[in-house]
Amino acid sequence: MSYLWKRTLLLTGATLLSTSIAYAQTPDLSDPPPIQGEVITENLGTHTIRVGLGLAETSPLYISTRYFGDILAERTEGRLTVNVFPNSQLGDDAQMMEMLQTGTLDMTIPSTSPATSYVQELAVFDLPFLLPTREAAIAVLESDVALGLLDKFEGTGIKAFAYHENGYRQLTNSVRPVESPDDVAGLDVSGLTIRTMENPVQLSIWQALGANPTPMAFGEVFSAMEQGVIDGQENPWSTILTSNFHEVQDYGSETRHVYTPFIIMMSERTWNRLDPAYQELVQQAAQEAAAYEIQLATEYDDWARGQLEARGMQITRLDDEQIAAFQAAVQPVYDQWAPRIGEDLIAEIQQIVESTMAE
Ligand code: TK8
Repeated sequence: MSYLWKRTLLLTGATLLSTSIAYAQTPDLSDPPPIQGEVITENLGTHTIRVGLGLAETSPLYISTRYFGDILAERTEGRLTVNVFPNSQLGDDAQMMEMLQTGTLDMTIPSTSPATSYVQELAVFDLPFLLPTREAAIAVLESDVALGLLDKFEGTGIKAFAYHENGYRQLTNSVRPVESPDDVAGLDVSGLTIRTMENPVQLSIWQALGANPTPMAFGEVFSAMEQGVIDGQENPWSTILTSNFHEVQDYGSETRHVYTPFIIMMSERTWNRLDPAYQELVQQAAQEAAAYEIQLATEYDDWARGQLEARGMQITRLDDEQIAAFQAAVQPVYDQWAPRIGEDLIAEIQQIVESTMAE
């Protein structure tokens, strides 16, 4: 299999970014698993599936979505094709979910945080320091508890298939190095103005840390930082790199404060137009793309941190004691939100986490 698109991706990346800095394209990522399974040779209709993404063409999310398209095309002799629209060009996460409801977009892969307006329990992922290791996080994503939350989209006009990894979120800003909550709050100087995802738990986290939190759609973050409307934001290293945030952010801190995943989802109207055999295939391909994306995201993240440093971002690593200070500062978030998210749900997730730690 030649994966021509991987080369196309590098070329597109180079062209798009030639106006900023010479870009080292992508890390040496694993090839996608070979496409297996029966090919549907019967003509069950022809469909073009439009997928909108918030992230750039260089992101693991984009690469895995292209793989999703390859699976569908190859297993339907080209009758199902996927067009991917990156860079929030069709809208932000919240807008694209509305477009799924009205049927003006077929698929999107938003963060869980804005999706809590459909399924409130997804806010469990917004709780800070809930998933301490990647191993625990992935065990949670694959658990019946987490998959059960996807069933709760029933009745919203959206069909949710699987989780993808976004990764551990890290703080960046353009003002000062941050080693402690006091550095966020500023004490003698003003607190950092930090963009948060559009979600009340995220807002609480940054309030608890003494920042001035400003909820904002992801697509507006770069220019808000460029114009100095906000001092900083928080996202995984891979997103910080593929969104060129290092061009406007001098400081990064490895806070790993939240692990919010993505959800791959489809408009129910599109779903209902598909033959049951195609429906089954879409569901399968979504899971295969999710597994590949999780692998890519893991490979990408460490590499991205090194790339950011090479491009001049000063990144502060935090030791366990420093992390504990952040954890203590956000305790009020649990007190405020745990009852509303569901104590039982949180306990179930914590149990999965502990089972991975005990191994
Ligand atoms: C992309 C967003 C983004 C998320 C955010 O559509 O908003 O900061 O991390 O990746 O979902």
